[in-house]
Amino acid sequence: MKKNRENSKLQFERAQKVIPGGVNSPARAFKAVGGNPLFIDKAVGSKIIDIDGNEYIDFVNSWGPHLFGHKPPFILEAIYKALEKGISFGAPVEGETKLAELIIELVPQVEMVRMVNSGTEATMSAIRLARGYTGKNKIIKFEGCYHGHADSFLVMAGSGALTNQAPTSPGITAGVLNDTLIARYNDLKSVETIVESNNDIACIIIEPIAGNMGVIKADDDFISGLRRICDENDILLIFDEVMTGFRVSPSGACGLYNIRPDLICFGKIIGGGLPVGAYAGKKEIMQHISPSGKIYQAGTLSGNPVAMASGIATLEFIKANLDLYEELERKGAFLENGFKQVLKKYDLNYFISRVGSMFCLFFIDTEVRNYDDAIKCDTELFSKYFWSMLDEGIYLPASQFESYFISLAHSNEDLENTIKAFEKTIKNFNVSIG
Ligand code: KE4
Repeated sequence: MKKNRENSKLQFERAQKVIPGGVNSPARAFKAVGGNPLFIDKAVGSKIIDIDGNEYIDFVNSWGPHLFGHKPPFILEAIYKALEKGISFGAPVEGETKLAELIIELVPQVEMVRMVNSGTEATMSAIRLARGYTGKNKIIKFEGCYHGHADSFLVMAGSGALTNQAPTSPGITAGVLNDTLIARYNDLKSVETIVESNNDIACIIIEPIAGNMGVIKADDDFISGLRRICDENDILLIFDEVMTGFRVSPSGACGLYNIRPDLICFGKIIGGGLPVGAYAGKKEIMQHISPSGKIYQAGTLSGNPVAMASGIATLEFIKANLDLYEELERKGAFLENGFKQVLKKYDLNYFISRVGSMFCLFFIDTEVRNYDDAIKCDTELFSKYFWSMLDEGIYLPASQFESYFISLAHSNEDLENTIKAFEKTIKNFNVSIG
């Protein structure tokens, strides 16, 4: 049923006068689906409420940070307690060490951690470290993977860059483009071909489970093949786990693949919703970062005490409740099966991809294994689906090239209502496109 979103419309018109595109991040702009983005008033648990008072079941979850849903009491309490002591000091606090120790405890592949303020800062710093450590200049990334908005990554990038039809951004110099080599996801041969003809490669950076061209899981032998290629050619393997870190297992995708990358990038969940990123890895490599080494990286608010308190509360909860991943898997499987039953009932076979609580429905009836597959999806149909679900009270990422995030706060009733909304949407489709 159509909802009144008048105040969001007015606020969007106002915002567009003073902020480019009216948003501070393009992924929020609804550009790919048309119409105006919702302006949010508040959120709690699995629900998000817009400024017109409409309530939705939220599968964006701030693009991944809210593993427990919105405003979990134990995180709020940690933040309030930290705030009583102050907001930011620009000096070391114990919380930075504590969060680094928790990351190291939960992710065995990590020996040392540097905190930053976003996933972009984490990945940008990780490739600088790889270049400084190896003395080599080029990086390999994969079509459709998104590692944030540092120049080196805005080449065939996913997420908002792809959604807004600019996978390779203007403003990137020829020099940077020359140093970013592009391979094909789940295609080891495409990597071998590049490596055979280039001895100046510092690192390969990958989303081991891609969440920025929809959800695509890397094949086991693809990931183990990357590890082998890196070992044989003195190339560092970097896992970008900004999205998957603490999302798909307590030790992220590293834990699922049982592979040890040389560096891992974190974000989202480790801040519990506050701005935290981190890059981490073997001590032998990390100690080359200033001031213990010469490779420079800094940040006024890196390790902010309030953000650290939020991250510590998050990881301490994970550490004490490791069975939460079984619960997330159960919720994810429930939603996936519900969607599959609806598709079967209407004789449709759109491709569903899911890893734990990361979920994506592709509007294509063949398997999606890489960027070329993903961009063949029917984005027109996605837009119709998006708006129909929104009118049914389900808030999804406004792009075919994103992941939905299920949280511990999504109840069975929420998931059942989401499946019902999906059936109503498909039924209307069949009428309109039948
Ligand atoms: P941030 O700089 O946005 O904190 O992190 C960049 C980043 C790095 N690596 C991966 C795998 C990521 O998914 C991201 C950011 N994800 C997008 C959503 N797909 C953030 C949403 C946005 O850009 O507004």
